[in-house]
Amino acid sequence: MTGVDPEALARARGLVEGSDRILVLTGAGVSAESGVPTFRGEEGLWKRYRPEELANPLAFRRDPRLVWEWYAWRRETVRGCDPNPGHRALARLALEREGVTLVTQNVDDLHARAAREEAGDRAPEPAHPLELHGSLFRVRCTGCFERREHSGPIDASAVETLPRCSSCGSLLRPDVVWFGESLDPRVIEAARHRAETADLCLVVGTSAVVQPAASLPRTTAAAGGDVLEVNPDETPLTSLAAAALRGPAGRVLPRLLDDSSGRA
Ligand code: BV8
Ligand code: ZN
Repeated sequence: MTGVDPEALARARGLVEGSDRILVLTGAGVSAESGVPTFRGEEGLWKRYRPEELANPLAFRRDPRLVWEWYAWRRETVRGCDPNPGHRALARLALEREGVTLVTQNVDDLHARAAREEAGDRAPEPAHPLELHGSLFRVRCTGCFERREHSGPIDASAVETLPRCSSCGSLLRPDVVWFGESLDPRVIEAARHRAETADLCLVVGTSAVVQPAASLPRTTAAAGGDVLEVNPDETPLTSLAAAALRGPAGRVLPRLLDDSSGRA
């Protein structure tokens, strides 16, 4: 496979095989090969719309229609995408090995879809990834805070057509974590605990700039674990990594995980 140093791949495989507890942290890059735009890439999401305009609570208060228009477009985009071999390799790792926790910054549902597809009718139900920043396909009421799955179409053509709560009539919002909003304490605490006790943190497809997610691999390293990075580009975590595989997740992860998850 071009681009990935065979030495680094061998070292990385050794790390995966030698670890009992693996924390996987993914970002937008793991979904890039599925066709979901990343945030800071060439055709990045933020290019079309800037975060200060849309992914924050003030923007929603000021112009809920525009914010819903952006999320409706992202929901449609993701609906037209499928999990790629990178999502699937991670799903197989979590199915076949004890001690694997998948934590994602992504709000698409591709990890969950890959897990369901890879599990097939095998029981038990595959563990749902920890979604640090919520989900495009869940909504939350701005009045009574009721949360529910919502994958139907959103009509963002006018404020009057935006989705409203069937219980109290207030405006519904995407159930995602916006800048300046706190993460669900249960989710971030669970992720931090896994980071503290992991032998290995496998970091895939993140620019590692958004906090507190970007601190998780540092927590693993500080507790004596190893960090392994899969990303075509360098990131602030590269200097921390015991090995860095410079390639696309959809190509690298099957090579890294399928060959080594054969471990009994
Ligand atoms: C918080 C959900 C406490 C919404 C997202 C100043 C003011 C206010 C806050 C802050 C501040 N300074 C710092 C903060 C904290 C702030 C923050 O971290 N800001 C950064 C920008 C400095 N964080 C917060 O606000 C968090 N909350 O701190 O609460 C608090 C409370 C009150 C007041 C203050 C603090 C909440 C952060 C969550 C924001 N929500 N998403 C939505 O999606 O619409 S963040 C969003 O961006 C994503 O979820 C993700 O986390 C992040 C994007 O990062 P990546 O996933 O890494 O994607 P990116 O495009 O950047 O990188 C892609 C990577 O993939 C690249 O490295 C590329 O090389 C690689 N790649 C490309 N192709 C491939 C690939 N890799 C592999 N394979 C490929 N094929
Ligand atoms: Zn309500």
